[in-house]
Amino acid sequence: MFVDKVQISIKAGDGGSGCCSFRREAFLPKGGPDGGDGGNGGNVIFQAAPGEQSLLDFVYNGHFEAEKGVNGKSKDMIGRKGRDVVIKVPPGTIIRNVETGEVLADIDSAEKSVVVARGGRGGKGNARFATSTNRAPRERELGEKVESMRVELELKMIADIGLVGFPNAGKSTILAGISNANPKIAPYPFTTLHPVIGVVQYDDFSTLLAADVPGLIDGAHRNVGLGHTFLRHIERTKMLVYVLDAASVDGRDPLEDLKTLKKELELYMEGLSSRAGIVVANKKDLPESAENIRNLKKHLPKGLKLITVSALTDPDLTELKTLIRTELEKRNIPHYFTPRCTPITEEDLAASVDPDEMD
Ligand SMILES: Nc1nc2c(ncn2[C@@H]2O[C@H](COP(=O)(O)OP(=O)(O)OP(=O)(O)O)[C@@H](O)[C@H]2O)c(=O)[nH]1
Ligand SMILES: [Mg+2]
Repeated sequence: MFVDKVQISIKAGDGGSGCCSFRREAFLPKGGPDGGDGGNGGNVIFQAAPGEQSLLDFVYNGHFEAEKGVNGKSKDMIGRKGRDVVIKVPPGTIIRNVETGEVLADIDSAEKSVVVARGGRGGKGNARFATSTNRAPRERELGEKVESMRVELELKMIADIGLVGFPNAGKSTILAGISNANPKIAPYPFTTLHPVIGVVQYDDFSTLLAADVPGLIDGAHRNVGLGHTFLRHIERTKMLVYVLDAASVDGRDPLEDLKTLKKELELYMEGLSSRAGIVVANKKDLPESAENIRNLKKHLPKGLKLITVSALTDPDLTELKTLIRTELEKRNIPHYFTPRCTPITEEDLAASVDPDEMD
């Protein structure tokens, strides 16, 4: 089961209370106040868990509470701070207050962590209230109480490119070809029921993330097919890859498909259809594709780049991989290309020492 929206409740820890106490020692009848402060309550922290792609766990475990601060003690002993609770969520999770709708945090990168609810302040012990006129104060503060809060987690996946297309066009076959992902591929529509992210790796060790989403059809905005709410997972992509069935295997015209896809994207979110894009005319191994590809070339909407491929007979899709990267770089689109390690250069090799020759 895939879950991309869920409600949970969180509560930061209450502050520990300050202590009221007086020093008692032999031969010291009137020791001063020595009640220590209470510790602060623990925070509720949301942290990105790279590689995680679903909020499913939260369906079964929907309540998180940080520890209360420890009360202060006599002999000026300060209470310990309550332990934080760290909630690990997939990168791309947005946290909203259910009551007010306010966005509390957006875990929009794989390294991010945010304190969403702060623990209550610890109360002061009576030692803090001593003054020159009142040397034996009985006053002390209670720890600050913190309300629990209902929050909604919404996952909008983080990926550099998003594959969009009609069902059966070959999106998942393409994702499997260009990335490490292993999505289900089958000759019937709506094989893909939830988004899948794959890591595309280049020879220089750079990587980017690609998202495959379910098929989109005419009327998706009216909930036809699987609807269009899954498009939230391509909202944050910087470039769209329109995958078309150039051979009209299902009897549709690929140029019309492209227009419909753009229309449905726009109905989901204004401006989405004018995002940078590559049009992949897939299934060029089938002879029926030739005429359609000619037509696509003639009427291709402005700003889009066309590439013809066969994900079936050329599963490596090297040309497409390169085009994706050059198009992102050409447009100066910041992307997540993150060299995991720097390739070794000739200079590095020359400067390195052979371990066998070391003393
Ligand atoms: N002949 C041919 N068949 C292809 C090609 N690419 C994909 N297919 C076939 O098309 C069918 C659908 O492929 P998928 O990758 O599952 O298509 P999809 O777009 O992910 O489909 P949904 O998940 O249902 O939206 C499968 O039977 C694939 O083997 C291609 O280049 N040529
Ligand atoms: Mg699919």
